Amino acid sequence: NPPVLISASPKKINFTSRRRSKRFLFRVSAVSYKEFAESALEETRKRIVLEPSHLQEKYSSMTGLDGRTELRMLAFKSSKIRLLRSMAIENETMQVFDFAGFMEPEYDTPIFCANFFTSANVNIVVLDLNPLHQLTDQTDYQDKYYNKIMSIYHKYAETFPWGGKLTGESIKFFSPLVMWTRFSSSQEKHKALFSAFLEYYQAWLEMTIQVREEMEPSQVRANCEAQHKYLTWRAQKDPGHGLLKRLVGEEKAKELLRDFLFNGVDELGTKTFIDYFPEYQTEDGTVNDKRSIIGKSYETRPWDLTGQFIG
Ligand code: BLA
Repeated sequence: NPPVLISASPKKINFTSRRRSKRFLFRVSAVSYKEFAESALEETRKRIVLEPSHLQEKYSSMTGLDGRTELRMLAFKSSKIRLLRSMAIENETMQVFDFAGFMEPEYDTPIFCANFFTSANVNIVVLDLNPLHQLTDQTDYQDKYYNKIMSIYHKYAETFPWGGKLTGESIKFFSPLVMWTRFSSSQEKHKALFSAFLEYYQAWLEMTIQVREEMEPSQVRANCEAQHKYLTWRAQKDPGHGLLKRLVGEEKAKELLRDFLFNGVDELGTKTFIDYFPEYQTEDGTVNDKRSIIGKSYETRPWDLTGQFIG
């Protein structure tokens, strides 16, 4: 099912509330990401057995401080997938979708990552199978997971061109498959985004089915630490933090980030953010508040057509 698009170019509608006799400005919502999650879960259930995650009891839905923003959470697991979770945020003016899949440490499969932010004027999109291990050009890991499926990226490259400069640190969490793009809403773009999302997801799901359990304890430890480093980065520096704090308040936002979105950050390892990213240490030993030390970089796509990193 394609996503429901109520209005491709959201219009301002003057709306007079009878109760408070005040004028409010409403926008017709542009796209609903709830179907994206439902479709991915439907595809998953065709292939594997999904069980509810223990997180689902604690997190299902929330209302923002403004009384008008709805947050919906879904969380599952399987025998190999440690956590498959989704958060969709909606109000009259914006929609956010954050869908991720993390494996058990016995598997080195990439991390599924879909992050879509939609407001009246702009869509900010990251869709990727984030590598668990560093991809220096043509390593075994790149060969194992990416080289065979680069056609998925090429299929959407024209519709969704490189989104321009981004936080320099983010690049090492991305793969040559990454779709990093910005666009203004249209029915065609949202349809294409829906197809791309499902296609990337299918590719990831297939990897999780094919992957063999790692028997080498040192490799399992390496997988575990790599996932922990990723979670530690995102729980601390993800670009959505500011908005999430405004929506639900600092305390709830922190809980959502550490316990739900990036669950595992407090369980999979004991290293701290500074242990992994010492360049963020300030003189008094605390973590620098800056989102980035490097600053904005990569005006153009830093991979060539074959997926080799060209910086
Ligand atoms: C912007 N989100 C961005 C940007 C990126 C990402 C690259 C552009 C700004 C930048 O260069 O940092 C996404 N960055 C990622 C992802 C990774 C990463 C997925 O490093 C993974 C490793 N986005 C969300 C959620 C919200 C959200 C849940 O995923 C809100 C609750 C909001 N993202 C959001 C907003 C912006 C943004 C508001 C624009 C504001 C800004 O640029 O700071």
